[in-house]
Amino acid sequence: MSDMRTLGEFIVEKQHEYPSASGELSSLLSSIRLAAKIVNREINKAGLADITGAFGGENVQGEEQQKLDVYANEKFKAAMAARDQVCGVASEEEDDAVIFDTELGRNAKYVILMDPLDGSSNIDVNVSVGTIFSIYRRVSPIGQPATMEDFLQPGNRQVAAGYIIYGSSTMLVYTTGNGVHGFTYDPSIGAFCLSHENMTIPQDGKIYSINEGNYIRFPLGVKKYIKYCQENEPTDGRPYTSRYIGSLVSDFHRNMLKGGLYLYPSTAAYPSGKLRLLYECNPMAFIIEQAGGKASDGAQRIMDIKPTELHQRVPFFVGSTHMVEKVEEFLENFPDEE
Ligand code: P6P
Repeated sequence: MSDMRTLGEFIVEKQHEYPSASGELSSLLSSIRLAAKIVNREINKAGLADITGAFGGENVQGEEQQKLDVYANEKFKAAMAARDQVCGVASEEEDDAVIFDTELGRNAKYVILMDPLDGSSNIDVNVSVGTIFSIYRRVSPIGQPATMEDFLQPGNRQVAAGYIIYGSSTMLVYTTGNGVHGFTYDPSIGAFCLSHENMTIPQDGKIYSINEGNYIRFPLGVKKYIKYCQENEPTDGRPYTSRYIGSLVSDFHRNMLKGGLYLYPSTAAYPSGKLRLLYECNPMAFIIEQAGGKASDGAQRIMDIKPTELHQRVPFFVGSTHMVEKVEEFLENFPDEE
């Protein structure tokens, strides 16, 4: 049950916890809150209005752009551009980083990277989708336009990260490095209300999320892990459960609440993994670590990877610490032949 503290009040209340807080980060989180409300409104009527059909364009991933992908991207970009908090935005829907080369933009302290509507192929079948965002303090000098080095920072330098899940209810979950907090949208008052303060993920779980259709090309260690789940029972004597929604934010959020592991290893179609390091894996890794969980590429901590390009992909294993460690153990003990 929410205690009626709204996201806006909570951001201000916690502002003192941000390093060198001077209000811009709070204001940036409020901009995200506004854009989330706007996108939520459109998603909730997607089935009614002609906005679910393919937009016809393709994003840099070669994926058909759904109209709501484009809509969400434009709304989040507009919310950022209208204020003085970010000097640039990188998005799954944009080939290159969008630099705000204006007086406001050049003097802004932060950059934001986002997947404006992850899992959007599920929209037409009414499966929940999500927005993922990641915020860094810029490293280039204030007063100048942002540069690529502002965007290619390792995940361990994030100052905030979060996701919005547009599901049976719409929630915004975020961290600024002081725990993870969840807010549920109450449309009757148009506010996100605190519903999950200090979220933590169970250290162990029995849910594993993976697209087993890619099994034949999984690394041997992943095949061994899946076999392990099929042939062993967790401590409570009941079997593991395979749950895969096909929407990262949805699988991730369920695992946050119940315990579990999301796996997207290298596959035939995605030899480096499908998930993008900068605006999917890093923000989710920040959140999961703040909630007591773990995120790796199978060998190293996701947030320690030094990015080399904006849309780079990595294998992704994220969730309950003991489950991530188990799959890492199988990958180490059963390496693929070179
Ligand atoms: P597949 C959605 O496109 C996404 O990026 C994640 O949200 C989701 O978990 C995954 O890809 C689904 O990919 O190959 O299993 O359809």
